[in-house]
Amino acid sequence: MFHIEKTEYQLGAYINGLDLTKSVSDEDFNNLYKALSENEVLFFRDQNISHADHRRIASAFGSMQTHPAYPTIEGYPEITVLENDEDNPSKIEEWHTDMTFKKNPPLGSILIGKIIPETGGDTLFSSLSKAYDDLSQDWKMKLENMNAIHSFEFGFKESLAEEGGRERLAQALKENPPVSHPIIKKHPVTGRKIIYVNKLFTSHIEGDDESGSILKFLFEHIHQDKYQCRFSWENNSIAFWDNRSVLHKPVNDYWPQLRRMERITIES
Ligand SMILES: O=C(O)CCC(=O)C(=O)O
Ligand SMILES: [Fe+2]
Repeated sequence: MFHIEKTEYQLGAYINGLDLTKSVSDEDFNNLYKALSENEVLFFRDQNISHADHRRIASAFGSMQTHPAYPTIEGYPEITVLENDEDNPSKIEEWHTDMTFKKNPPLGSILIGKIIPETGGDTLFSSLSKAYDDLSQDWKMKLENMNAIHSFEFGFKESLAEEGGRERLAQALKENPPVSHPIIKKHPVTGRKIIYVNKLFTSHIEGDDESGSILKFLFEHIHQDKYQCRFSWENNSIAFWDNRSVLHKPVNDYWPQLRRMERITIES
């Protein structure tokens, strides 16, 4: 049994009293999945887990993905390493939902803070269900049957523009042609509706004759402070977000300090 402590924000909860280095009972897994769906992002402190623990926990929620563009840990191809320092500043600048360039984007990600800078480097999360709830009835009706295009090429344009970038990412580009997703989706567990676009991967709306103004409105709407929650990392903190209902982005104010995170992404 563990205790769920809601944050002061509109989303997010701390999970207290659960040691993830030990095996977790089926009941606790079921309750965690429920808590994740309801709170949209879960936070844990002081979880000194091994790579094998990380894999064990993630695999209880579904099969694990490998990322087409990020480095991984030897022997653990599903653990993505996000490491930034003076020579390698973070390139993740935009609000996003992970890998929406896939037909079936991930259920969620379990991210652990391994080396946390002394100052800065928080992660922001934003609730796409609260953003939906606030839309006017007119907007809800207008968006209901619209689709948007999500693209790997669009999201990774900076990496592709680097020297040798196209060659390095050739396989990923080939395997990930642009896909279409409804703009309004229903969360499979809670049934809540969400606005499913993100500035990183959503290139345009299908058949939009308003030349981008709908998408511009939606980005301004979903990026408002009132839908956000801010997490300050410590070493061995974990954030587990529901990729079906939140946006997230790191705050890149820690540069040039070192920050190292490890992530497993779970398929839906
Ligand atoms: O480094 C972070 O805080 C989040 C990075 C990110 O976007 C991710 O892990 O999917
Ligand atoms: Fe991400």
